[in-house]
Amino acid sequence: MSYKSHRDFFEVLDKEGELARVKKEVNWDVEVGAIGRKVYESSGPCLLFEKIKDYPAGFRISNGTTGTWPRVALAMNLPKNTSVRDIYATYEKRLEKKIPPVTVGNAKAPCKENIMLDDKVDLYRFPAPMIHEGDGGRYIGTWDAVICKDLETGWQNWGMYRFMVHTKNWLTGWPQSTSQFAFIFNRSYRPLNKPMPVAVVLGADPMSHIIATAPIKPFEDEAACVGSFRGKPVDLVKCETSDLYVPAHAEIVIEGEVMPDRIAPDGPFGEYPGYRSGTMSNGIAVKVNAVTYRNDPILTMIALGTPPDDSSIAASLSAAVAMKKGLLRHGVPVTDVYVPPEGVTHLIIVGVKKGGAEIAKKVLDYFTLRRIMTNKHIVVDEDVDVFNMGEVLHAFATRCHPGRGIFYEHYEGRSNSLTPFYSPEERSKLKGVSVVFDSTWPPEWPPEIVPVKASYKTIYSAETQAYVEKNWKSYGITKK
Ligand SMILES: Cc1cc2nc3c(=O)[nH]c(=O)nc-3n(C[C@H](O)[C@H](O)[C@H](O)COP(=O)(O)O)c2cc1C
Ligand SMILES: [Mn+2]
Repeated sequence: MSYKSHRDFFEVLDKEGELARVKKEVNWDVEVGAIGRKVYESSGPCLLFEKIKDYPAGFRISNGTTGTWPRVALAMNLPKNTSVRDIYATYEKRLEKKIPPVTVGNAKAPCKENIMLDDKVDLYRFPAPMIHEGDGGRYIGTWDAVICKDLETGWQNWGMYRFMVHTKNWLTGWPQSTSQFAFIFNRSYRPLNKPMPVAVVLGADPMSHIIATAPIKPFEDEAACVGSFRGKPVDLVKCETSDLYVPAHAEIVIEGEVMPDRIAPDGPFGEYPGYRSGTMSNGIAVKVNAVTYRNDPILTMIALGTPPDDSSIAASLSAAVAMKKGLLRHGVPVTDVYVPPEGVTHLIIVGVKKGGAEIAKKVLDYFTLRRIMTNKHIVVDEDVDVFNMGEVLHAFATRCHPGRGIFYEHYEGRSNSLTPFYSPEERSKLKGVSVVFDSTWPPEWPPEIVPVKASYKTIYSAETQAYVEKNWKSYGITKK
């Protein structure tokens, strides 16, 4: 079943038994976050909070739109029981194709049903949640798509970065220096000391947000990627106060400018690795000039934390497919890459056609070249299903030589400051270390010394298997 927008998708989720509408009044101050977290931790449904304390009827909050694999499958218009392997394969295929967006006028853009301009702007009119106890403030942008524009080329980048309400018309946020947001700001606006127009989009169709988490290359159009998932162009509409273009069906669009000469306090926050790490620090300061929104707007929240949730699931998909392509370009004979959501992009499983020390070193080299978000990498042979963590753990335990099969690399200035195990000193210098666990058989071993895997498919001859299959029914065992 197909859908047009974030709220249409809820109809799909409803039909599939994947949505709970919470009609009881709930508090934006910690209660919605606590409920959202509890539901993630029991693999529960997407939530739509329909009545928020202190807010008029109609101002709603959602949590967990695509926080499970079945809901990601539905967002991709696949059957809800599609395997993770097939979700990855479909994602990879659709990302290859691009369908450019079309622009529509305000009359055809539901996100313009209400327009709040200039001194009328009041972010407190929206039920931004205090998600975790101990957060530095009310995070309005947790499941967003943030758009900004490169001046020289006109390219508009989409990325997902968190945003917190600072005052009624200022936001603060924390796009990392390695983000394309920072890349555009530093190349187009900072040299001219000019404010950078930005749009923080909440409640676009679900694929828009998943694509915003993806490391799509500079100068590529994310809107055209989303079009490919929808099978038709995305409708974009021009902002009221800038020439940025935003998804016309979005629930809420916050239009602002990043000030080159100001900072504002951001964090702490319960972060994607599953911890509250860090303290309040200097974030960017965004002056908000307009907010446009649909009638009865739905604010998209994710009660981020320990996996799985929308963050670890989306990152699993979008990061793995990018890594697979990167490793292939780097000369690694990759079959598949899996980013288990439980490993919050710190742990990566790489399947290869041929393994060994040289390949393991190439894998380590690729993962330490540029911006380093990962740190542990397990390389396995082709006979291991990378999507099956039982098989991966078996290979890791039985094929990785603790003396010869572990490769490290230390670096400084480019590690991930949110990685929980780094000390405050390592974080401040962005010092880090990455490791590859070579869990493949050495390719130099002659076949006769490679232990034979004692599984049904590998230790019995084709003849024995055929005999057993032929007689299967007669054994009276019901499970296939
Ligand atoms: C839930 C969630 C929140 C994120 N928040 C941030 C953030 O605050 N700052 C940041 O630099 N990256 C953040 N990321 C990672 C970026 O979304 C990711 O690196 C993406 O590729 C950014 O787009 P870009 O490649 O256009 O910079 C977040 C990812 C997720 C899934
Ligand atoms: Mn991007």
